[in-house]
Parts: sequence; structure tokens; C-alpha cells
Amino acid sequence: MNLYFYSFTIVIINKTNPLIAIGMKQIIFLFIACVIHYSLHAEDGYRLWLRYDKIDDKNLLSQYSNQISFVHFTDSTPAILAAKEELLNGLEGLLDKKIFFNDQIQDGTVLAGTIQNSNIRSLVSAGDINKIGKEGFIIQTADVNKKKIIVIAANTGIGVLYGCFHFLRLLQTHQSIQQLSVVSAPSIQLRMLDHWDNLNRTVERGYAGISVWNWQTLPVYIDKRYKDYARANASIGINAVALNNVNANATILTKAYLLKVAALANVFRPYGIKVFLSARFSAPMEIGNLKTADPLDPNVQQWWKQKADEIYTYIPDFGGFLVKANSEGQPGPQNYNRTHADGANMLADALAPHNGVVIWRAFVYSNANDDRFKQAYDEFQPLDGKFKNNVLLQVKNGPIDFQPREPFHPLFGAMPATPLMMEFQLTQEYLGFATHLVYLAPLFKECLDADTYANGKGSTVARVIDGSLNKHVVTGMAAVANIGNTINWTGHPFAQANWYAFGRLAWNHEVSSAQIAEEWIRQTFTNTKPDVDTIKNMMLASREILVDYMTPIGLHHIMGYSHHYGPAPWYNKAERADWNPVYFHKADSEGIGFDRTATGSNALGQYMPEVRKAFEDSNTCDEKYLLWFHHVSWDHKMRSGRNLWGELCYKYYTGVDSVRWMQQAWNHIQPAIDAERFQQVKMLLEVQYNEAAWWRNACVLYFQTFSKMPLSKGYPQPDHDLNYYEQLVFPYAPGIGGNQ
Ligand code: GCW
Repeated sequence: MNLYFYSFTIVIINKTNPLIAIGMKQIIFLFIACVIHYSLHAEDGYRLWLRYDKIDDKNLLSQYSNQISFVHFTDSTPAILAAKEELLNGLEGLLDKKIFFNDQIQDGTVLAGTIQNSNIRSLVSAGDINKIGKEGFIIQTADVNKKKIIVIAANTGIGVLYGCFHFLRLLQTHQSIQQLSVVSAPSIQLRMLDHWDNLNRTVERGYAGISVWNWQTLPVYIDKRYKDYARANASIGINAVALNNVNANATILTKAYLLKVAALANVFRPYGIKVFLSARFSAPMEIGNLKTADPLDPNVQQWWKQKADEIYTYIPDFGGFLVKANSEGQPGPQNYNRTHADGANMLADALAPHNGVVIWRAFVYSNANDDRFKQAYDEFQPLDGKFKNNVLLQVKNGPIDFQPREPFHPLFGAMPATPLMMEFQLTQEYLGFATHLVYLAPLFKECLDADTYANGKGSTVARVIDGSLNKHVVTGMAAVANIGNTINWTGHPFAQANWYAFGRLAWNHEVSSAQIAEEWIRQTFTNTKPDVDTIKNMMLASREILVDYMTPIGLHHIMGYSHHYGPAPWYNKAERADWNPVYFHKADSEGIGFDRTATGSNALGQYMPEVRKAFEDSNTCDEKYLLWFHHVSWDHKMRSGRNLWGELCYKYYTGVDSVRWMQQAWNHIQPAIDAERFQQVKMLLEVQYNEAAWWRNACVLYFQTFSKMPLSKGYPQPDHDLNYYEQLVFPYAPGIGGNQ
């Protein structure tokens, strides 16, 4: 349309004044060239990291091109067909040439298939085959009758698909493929996204548009997004998805909706993704006409058995149920004086004949307890060993709720007889929504690498959840999705990195945050080393920067009430004390922080002695967690030499300044980034800067009312007084849902 418009303009100009027209013509052509250039390079982010544009390094391109000309797939199962389509598209895009299918093995063949094929079997070692299990893969260079080929082998079609994605990633990130010897298998079985998507398409704590699932047009209309979603997940090894919000609506379990769910499951199946549903515990009453949902009632048990049988007639590989029970008003077994184990086991029995599993959430807390921190441990730890073996207990990374920094949840390591599943949050409910650039891999790794000391030193959280510590066979890691129907899926272009990082870590929790960032940058933005490094440095620093300007030194849960937008450390009007920020920071004229040692709530007593010891003394406690565990006086001496008040101000001011640093770094690499995403990130960084300054100003002014100490010299005074910040209201705050 642009081209048509401009050529039309030229004709008019030529007719009216031929002399001006020559000069004008050049200008207009230049303009058109710019338009074409821009539109070729415009990137709306829809392709995520699966961008298969021509490799821009000439030498590398010719090397790759010499090595790859044909593909040969040995089977044609749905997963293999998906692999074939992806590999072909990927290679043709990256190498900018036609790739041929070939039944013969020739120089430059990529031979992909399962070990059922004798050719493949003869090329890979039995030892490697044993290592890769059901989902792993082998990629290696080989010589067959003097022909140089590349083999992608696996035990299953899904393994082959994962291998193809990995191979494409090697090319996208400009790795050498001359001597390949990759053997890779996932360390965790269920690698899962939990969508908090409601049936009306609102997304609880969602900041990237409405739900991608269009329940109205399903099961007939299959949106292109469903397949692209499956491709993206498969490319990073995600193999399970809970489609609906854990604050569940029982309607999803009615036949009409199950058929819609089945349609999605059909799209996901070739990509190795199993569908789960969040089940509302009271569903037998709401859609089954029963008078009770008591898990020990035979009619209730029968209802769930029949429901499970019905689901499996539509979705033969249905994964199972995810359940939030007796938490934040959701119904559960405790409504009938039964335990969580009674509830979970009833559902487990219904699913067991079909090999389904129950994922029961441990996110419970109550106002009755003196410290919300302790509730999940108190309720669940005594139930260790009481769950059926197809139940996993899903535990949030920290004891409160997805804060910018939390110590690891004390249940990790405390329930050796129960498989514990990790729950992370990708949607940035407490980390600046989809507006702040925050790379979450360091947060995930901090938790995974933490030592629980459950079986002595080295009993890391990662080893609890990958099953190696207590020899569990069912294992899982989930993350609350940050996906919506916005064009780039996640709102902030950098939020895609969190989806990516989660998948990569669920596959292999030993990969470093830096390596994952580098891979993602190379696939998503650029392969030019200095630019990669600049972006990587921003990403790696971003989480600590956010902690500094939001909740430094172990502060937590001091955000706006209910919508969780912006700072509100003063808030004390919630209907429950444990929803009030003042409950968490406990600032007074003496000092600030939550005493969780033996002189306080003794939440620390829930950890192993070694962990307790590391935290229990305010003089030796890692300062990152100081106010998590201690009420510390304003003049407490910090390691920097500053007093606590001085350190708090230092952190808030440094945090905001560091966002300026991120802005400068981003501006610096403008030439390396396409115009559309460059501009998007630039604008978002400006919003982030403003919001960081708002956090700093509001928090410093509020805490100053207790410390009564001045700001250090050189720190600019906040733009407004405290009253101004306290009066701000946000009728537009995004991320519908939540009751606190
Ligand atoms: O983080 C809190 C959120 C709620 C959410 C709850 C949970 C789905 O504020 O919106 O509800 O956690 O994890 O169940």
C-alpha cells in the first residue's frame, strides 16, 4: 500500500511540474527505500526466539551451507512431521537456500529419526541411547561411507523434535557444527506452564493482553497462535500446560468445555505437550448436583472417577488436575474437616487408572497464625508420606508470595516422602508487571542453588525437585505464565526471556543464567559480540536493580493493596492483617524488619539447623535477607560501614540510578537493534525509571517518618511529600484478579 501510494504521488508531481519532479523523485525514492528497509526490519516480536532469518555472517553462512543441504527423516509420526516442518523452515530461512528431502545419504545430509531405524541405531552408541530416556536426544557428526552427515537421534519422536530445535539453536547462536557430540536429557519430568486464565479471557495477574485461549470459537476455530505457542514451548522443552486459573471455574469440567480443551490438546500433542486443568474442589456440587464435595463421601468419589473417565475419552493423554484448595477463599477438603491429603488422594484415585497426576498446591496462609510465613509448613509437613504416589505437591519458591527476593521455602527438604514440585512466577506480579525489564533466571537460580541441608551439605532445592535427593520418579517444575494475546506474547520484549529461561532451566537447572541470557539474545536480537555483552550485562544486573529500588535488604510485600501496583508500605486497611504491608515490614521508631528468630515468630525454626544458623544472627545474616528475619535498629551497623537507614537510602537511590544506566546501555546499542523493538524497550525503560523513582521516593519518605534521620548529602529530595504518594489511586491498574 505504501508503494502504491508513493508511485501515485510521483505521477502527480511529474505531471504538474517536471523540473521539481526530478529532485522530488529522488527524495521520494529515498523515502520509499527507507519505508521498505523499515518494513523488512520491523520486528513485532511475534516470532519470539524462533527467528530464522538469513545468517548475517558470510563465512559462517558458507560453512553451514556446505555442511547442510538435505534432510532425511526416518519416520512420519506426528511429532516427527512437526520436527520435519520446523527443521525445514528453520534451515531454509537461516541458510537462505532450498533444502531437499533425500532418501539416500549424501554429503550434507541431516539424518533425523528414532533408534527404531537401523541406520540411526548403527550410528549412535548404546550408552548414549540409555542416557537420553524418553525425551532426550543425541546430535552428532558422522561419516557414513565417506559421506559427512549430521545425525539427530532419539528414542521417541518428541526427542527428535527437541533435537531439531536444539540443532537450529546452534545455528541461530552461531555455534560451530563441525564436530558435534551433544547428548541431552531433561533433569525434570514435568516442565510446565500454569496459566491463570479465566474463561472470560481475563488473566489473573496477566499484563500482556487477554487470554490466548479463545473459548468462544473453540473447538472449531484453531487460532494460528495455538500451534505457535506449542512450537515455542517445545523449542525449550516445556511439556505440560495447565490451561485455566487455579482460582478455578468448574465450568471447564463440563462436556462443552472439555471438547474445547480436547481441541487444544490435539494441537499440542505433536509438540509433546500434555494438557492439565485446574479443578475446582466444589465442582461436584456446582456442575454435578451433589450436596457435598466431601472427599470421603462415596458419591463425591464416584463423581470424580466418572469425570476423569469422561475426560480421558476426549483427551487420552490428559495430564491431570492442578488444585488450589483452602487458600484465599477457594473451597477444599478442610471445609469438611478433612486434610489436604484426603482431598488430593481422592482425585489421585480417580486419575490413577489413566496414569494422570494430581498437582496439589501448598500455597496456603491464614491470618490466625502469628506469621503467614509458617502456615504452609505447619499444614503440609505433617502430611509427608500420606499422599498417593501420583500426587505432587507444588510449592512456591519462597514462603510468602513471589516477592522480588525471598529465602527458599522451608518445605523444600522437609517432606522427603513427597515429590515436591517447584512453582515459579513468570508474570511479574510483584516485579513491575510487564513494564520493568527484569531477567528472572538469577532469581530462579538463587532458589534452585540454595542448600536445604536436608541430607547434609549439597542438598540443594534443585536436588529436592529433580528427585535425586529422595529418589522420586515423578518430578516437576512449573511457572505461572506471562503470556497473553498481545502481539509479542509477553508485553515487554524482554519478558520473553523469562519464558525462555524457565524452559531451559526446567530442562537443565545447571545451565547458568548468563548462558541462557546469551542464547536468548543471540536468537532474539543480535549475534554481534559487544552488543550481546551489553544486553547480557543489563539482563544479569536487572533483578538486583529492581530489588534495590523496590524491596532492598530483605523488605517484602510492601506494594499497593490488591492490584499490587507501586509502593504502599503505609497500607494498613485490608480486611486481614496479613494482607497489609505494615504486617511485613514492622517499621517503628526503633527499627524495621520482621523478627523471625526464636525471639520473634521463630519461622526460622522450620529450616535445618545449618540454614537457621546462617540467618539467625543479625550480625552475620546475609544482608540480602536481613529484614526478612530480623527487626533491626535504624543505626544497626551494616557491612558497608553505613547504618541501616543510610544503607536503605543508598540501595533505593542506587537502584534508580542503575535504571538510568540500563537506559544508557540500551541507547548505546541502538544501531544493532531493529527500530520497532528498540523503541519499545526504550519507552518501557523510561516508564521503569519513573516507577523506580516513585518506589524510592515513597518508601524513603515513609520509612523516614520512623527513622527520623536525614537523607545523606547529595541525594535529591523526592519530588513530592509523602501525602502525595499516599493519595495516589489507580483505577487503571492492570492484572485483574486477586483478593488481596
Ligand atoms: O500471588 C497471589 C496472587 C493471586 C493468586 C495467588 C495464588 C491465583 O495475588 O492472584 O491467585 O497468589 O498463587 O493462588
